[in-house]
Amino acid sequence: PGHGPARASFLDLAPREEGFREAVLRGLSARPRTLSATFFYDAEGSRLFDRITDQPEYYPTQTEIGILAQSGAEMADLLGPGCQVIELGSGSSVKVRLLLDRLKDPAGYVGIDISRAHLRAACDRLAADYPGLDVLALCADCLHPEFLSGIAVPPPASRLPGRRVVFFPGSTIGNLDPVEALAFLSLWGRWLRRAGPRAADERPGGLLVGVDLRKDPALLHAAYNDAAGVTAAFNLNLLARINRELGGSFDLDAFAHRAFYDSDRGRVEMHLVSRRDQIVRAAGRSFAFQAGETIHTENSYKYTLPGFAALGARAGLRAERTWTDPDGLFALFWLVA
Ligand code: AVI
Repeated sequence: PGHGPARASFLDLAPREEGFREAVLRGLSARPRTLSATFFYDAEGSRLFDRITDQPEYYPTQTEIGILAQSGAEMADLLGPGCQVIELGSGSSVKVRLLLDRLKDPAGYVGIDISRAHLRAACDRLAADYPGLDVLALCADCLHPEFLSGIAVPPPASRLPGRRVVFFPGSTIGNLDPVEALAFLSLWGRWLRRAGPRAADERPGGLLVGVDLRKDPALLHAAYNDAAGVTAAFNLNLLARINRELGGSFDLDAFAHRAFYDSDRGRVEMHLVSRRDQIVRAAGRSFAFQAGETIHTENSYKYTLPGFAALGARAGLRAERTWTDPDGLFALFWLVA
């Protein structure tokens, strides 16, 4: 009595707001025109992404949940008691519950996400549902180079005890190109080694990473071109966001969603294609588009099992265990620092 429901602590390390304006000016002026996929995730984009994960064609989410449901107990056994779970790009924090439910006495949870309101609501729900768990919501772009260079990494770790498990589900690592992915894994590997173990009996931390695997291109094509058009709306929301936040004049009907699998590069590319010659204003500037010209908005890399293990090894991380679904669509890697 007298106490409200459990709440997550909150720490705001989000990049400066003008980052979006600068990136849009730079990205729309470049050839080919490019915008970073991290800008998809404003409040509306996060909502649309959650709807993508419900589409029957978008297999990664349900497949990864299936692997966690099937093998979560084995994962929890391997990770051991008293873990501190740090989730990168935590979004709605749904999947981590499958892990938290099975871990023995988890010490703490740090959710890191760029989408502030979405993050806080999800972490508050988690704190309410797991009363013994110390929950911290950290608003930051965990894929941003500034975050990667380490400034924002230490606070949550020094705050909590226990073996560190960096949980990075959803194949978000696939949204980095292989060079960035290597830098990203190397940085977390160094951080895990620097941060622990602090007690003689504490085992080294690691990363539990969700990785989307190479497969029949038709399945990949369908996953990024769902029949209900939610992925198209998600992609086009980037232009709506520019209109909302940077006084843009994009006509959403004058651009089309395009997503295709490039088997040579092992990646799905998403673009926004200008349907006609047009001039658009954004962030105080004018941009001329020719019919058919595109803005490249996302890459989503797909790996083979040995390919991703090799990437981990180059980053100084050992793939101790891998779990996949029966159809080999998706994998979870436990990479030890
Ligand atoms: C978040 N990320 C792993 C998703 C992906 O599949 O690359 C984002 C997404 N883009 C289109 N659909 C989903």
